[in-house]
Amino acid sequence: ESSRRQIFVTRELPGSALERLGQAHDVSVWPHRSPPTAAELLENVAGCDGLLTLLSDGIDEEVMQAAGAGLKVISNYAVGYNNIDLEAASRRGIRVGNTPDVLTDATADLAVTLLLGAARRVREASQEVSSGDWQTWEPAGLLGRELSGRTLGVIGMGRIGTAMAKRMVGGWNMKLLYTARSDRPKVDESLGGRRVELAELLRQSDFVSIHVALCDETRHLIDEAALAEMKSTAVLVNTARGEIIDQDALVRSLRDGGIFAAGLDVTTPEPLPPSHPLVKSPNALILPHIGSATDTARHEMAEIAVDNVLAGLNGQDLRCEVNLA
Ligand code: 8YV
Repeated sequence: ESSRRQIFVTRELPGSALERLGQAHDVSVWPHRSPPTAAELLENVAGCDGLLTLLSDGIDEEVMQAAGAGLKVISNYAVGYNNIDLEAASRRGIRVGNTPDVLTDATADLAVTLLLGAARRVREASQEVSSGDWQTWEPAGLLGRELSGRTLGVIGMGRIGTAMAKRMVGGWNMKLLYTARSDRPKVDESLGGRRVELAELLRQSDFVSIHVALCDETRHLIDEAALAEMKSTAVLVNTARGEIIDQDALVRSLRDGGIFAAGLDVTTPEPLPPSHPLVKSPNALILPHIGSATDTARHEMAEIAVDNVLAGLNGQDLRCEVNLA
């Protein structure tokens, strides 16, 4: 009897991790650049013992059902797992894995990039060069926001929020305010930050960076009322999940001078169509969800994701497990 199990991988991954998986098991990799549709997913998971998924794959109970009773592990190629019905997986005894830590620095670096880029109007400035509107040097042209000594508000002082705060406090001597879950173990006190309620953070901060996971409590956390609390000179950065911001309210705030600018690596939906009003907003600097897109982060994510599948098939705790361990 063969110990080889059936694994469906929803996209090709960088590096050689999938070869390692293929040595031990029968691996089928979705061959296309765009994700499988819901129907294609249901079709391809049938009979699988393990799934290696991406954020764009909605893994609900129907998918688990379609895989069948053999399904032991769902390994998500991401630190976030809001695409997976965790409760259903746990109920069915299916282990769910993620890929934390190895993408913390890459994502914090991108949050800094967005903060600086939005504060200094890099999108408009670059556009001026490429469109031929660069006519002369203007003493009062393209004035942005100064960073040094100002106040950073970190919403969600977890791994990535802390890494972002370190960069801004250390590099730009910023004062730090933050929110954190009540069950969060002690935060890094060397940063000299102050834990506050969200409303105070929004009122006091010159820069606000979002680092919470998406769940029912955080969906539209930054809504019309929250945006109205912010300084008109403030810059909002989001490298977490698009749904945390009420995007229609953000479009209005950016248009009406409610806030100065936004730097977004995540949107609703993704991809965001070029005709979307947010894309048309000159003070929105938008990137196509590349927070973890460094060579090292994406390679190490693949290694963890494969380790998670291998452990789950053996009935062991995963290297990074989010539910049953
Ligand atoms: C992933 C992310 O690249 O890890 C996450 O939660 O959002 C990104 O790092 C993306 O989810 C691809 O699955």
